Amino acid sequence: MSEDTKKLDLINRTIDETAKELLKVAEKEGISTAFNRAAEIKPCPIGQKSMCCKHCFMGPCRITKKTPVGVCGADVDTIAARNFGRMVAAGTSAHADHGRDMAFILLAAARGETEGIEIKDVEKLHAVAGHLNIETEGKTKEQIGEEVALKFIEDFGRQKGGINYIRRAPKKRQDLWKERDLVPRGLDREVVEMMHRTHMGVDQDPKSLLHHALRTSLTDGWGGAMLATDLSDILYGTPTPIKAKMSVGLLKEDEVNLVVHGHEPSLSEMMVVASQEPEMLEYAKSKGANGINMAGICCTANEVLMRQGIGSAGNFLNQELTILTGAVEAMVVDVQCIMESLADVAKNYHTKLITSSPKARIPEAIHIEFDEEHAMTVARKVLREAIDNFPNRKKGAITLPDYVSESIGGFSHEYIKYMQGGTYRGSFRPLNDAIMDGRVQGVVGIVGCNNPRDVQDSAIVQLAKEFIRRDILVITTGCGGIACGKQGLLAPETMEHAGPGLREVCEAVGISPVLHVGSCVDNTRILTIAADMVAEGGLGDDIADLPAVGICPEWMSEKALAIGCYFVASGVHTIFGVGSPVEGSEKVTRLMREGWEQDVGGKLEFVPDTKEIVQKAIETITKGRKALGITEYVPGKFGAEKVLMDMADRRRLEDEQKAKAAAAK
Ligand code: SF4
Ligand code: MSK
Repeated sequence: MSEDTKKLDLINRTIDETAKELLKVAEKEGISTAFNRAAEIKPCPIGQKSMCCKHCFMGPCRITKKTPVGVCGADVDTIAARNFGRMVAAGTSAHADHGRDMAFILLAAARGETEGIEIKDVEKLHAVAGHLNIETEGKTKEQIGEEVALKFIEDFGRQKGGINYIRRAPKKRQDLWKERDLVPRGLDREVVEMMHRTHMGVDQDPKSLLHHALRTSLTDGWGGAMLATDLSDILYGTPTPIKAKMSVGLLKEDEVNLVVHGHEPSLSEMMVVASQEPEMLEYAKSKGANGINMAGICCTANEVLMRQGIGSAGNFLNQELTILTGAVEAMVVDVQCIMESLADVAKNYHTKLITSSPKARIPEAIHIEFDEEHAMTVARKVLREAIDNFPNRKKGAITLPDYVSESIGGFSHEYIKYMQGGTYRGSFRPLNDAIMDGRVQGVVGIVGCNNPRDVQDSAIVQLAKEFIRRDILVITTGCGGIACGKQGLLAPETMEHAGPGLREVCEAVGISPVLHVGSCVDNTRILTIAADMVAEGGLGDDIADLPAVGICPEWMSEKALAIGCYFVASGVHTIFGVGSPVEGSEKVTRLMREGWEQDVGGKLEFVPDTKEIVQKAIETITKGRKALGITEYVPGKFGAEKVLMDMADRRRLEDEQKAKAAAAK
């Protein structure tokens, strides 16, 4: 870390108190993290705005006033649209490849070729088979599982027609996709076509390029990511509410700390089982540890949190800092969002960095490859590596922040339906009714990453608090979910901060007004919730009719852009914070806003200012409510103009609500 950086006020680049404490350790030890590197590396002003192309070796071409087109004549609009298209293709590929792996694991499990992995959730298997029109009568779960896996695998190489899950969208949306030629063919085909279109000298029309970005992203939302979620539920169980601790303070001084990081659930699920085996616990004891403590980072954390209640040590920007505690015996990483710097940070401590995916290696890490045929054997091997490392902890080099928050995760789409009526009468009627009578004004999804160019967790948490105060239900995923959890927003006590209408609904159902529905791929749970709300009736006949907004306040990854695009293509107004990756092209910016709104009813905007995000989201929700002819959003009615309500306000509003309820009887 340079002397200049040491002078920077890095601790103000996060609102996470544990991160502040560990950043001080980094400074003291001279260890570089993403926080100081972001301060040291100024983004290239041309590249940042997408005014640079390196798609062939006549370039790279930088677009300036003096040189308004590249060597081939491409202008900034084509260049920005091409760059954006490639980002969406990369993000889509990440989720598609994750989904493909899950499909092959299901196939292997159904054929009895896995070790320790079997079909766990038969009810979900039957539901998925139903979506795929697979007959289940008289078949074993293995037979159905095999057919489901094979049908999904077909979707990757499908050359014509549409992918299977498109039919899960509301009818009106499916018709619109057909009319606009947006129905995605195979998952691989759309990504390959995007790479082809963006090669030098192919598609030179920004509108056409952006259209294909939408179609590509639909293979993510209603394809790769949606099937990844469903297949994980079939294999490891559909989540139900579960308590979990959050923040790096959950690491234990006297136990073996094993941190899983990345996105895939399979190895981490096996490690949860292995870590509870008596022989493993005995082995840990033999090395002087009082137990084995598993924790997660990023979305592997979300996977094991949702299903097993394993706590999360933090989100994207906590990954290096977690090693800085000096208390991590092993960090096991799979794919996506893993910083290359982990190897360097780990060198300063005893921590072993273990890569587990055949697709993702880090030169200085130990590689123990996961494969489903030997899943438990691999999990035990990894665990032993961690246990063996316990005696190597550096005495006096441990910093464990004394803060842990209690959270509740595990809100699958199925559980949200169940909690509104039970096993036989589960539906979205109560939520739809609450939206129609104005107790709940709308729904906002707050999803996505951290970005060190912004203050960690700040925008996510501010927005979540602001929306629930205005009686807007918040659904969260990914690192956004972990940010909310670290700040205590995933506990039922959060309803104290909710507006009175939302609070009444949350009290009746016993939930927090901020619902954590899972990892990045689980953003598709938001799509299925939206589709079910439409099917329930009363809120229009398309996702675009719902008073709902999608927000990605601290985005950084290409996956986030793919997610944003499939929300837009599904009809949702989607707002990204931080800044725009297409700022250099007014035309592309306008096409994503006005053009897409006209075409598909959803639009994509990049709005760095958090207050402006709130304002835009409220405008959309108000407009949506008005179009549906339901109660208009009245500022102040549900606390919109007040920052805090005193007890008298609360009592008055509660009395009003009670009187209203009594009158309704
Ligand atoms: Fe330059 Fe055109 Fe080549 Fe891009 S494709 S690097 S704009 S010559
Ligand atoms: S991990 S994509 S930083 S949400 Fe899913 Fe977090 Fe964003 Fe990665």
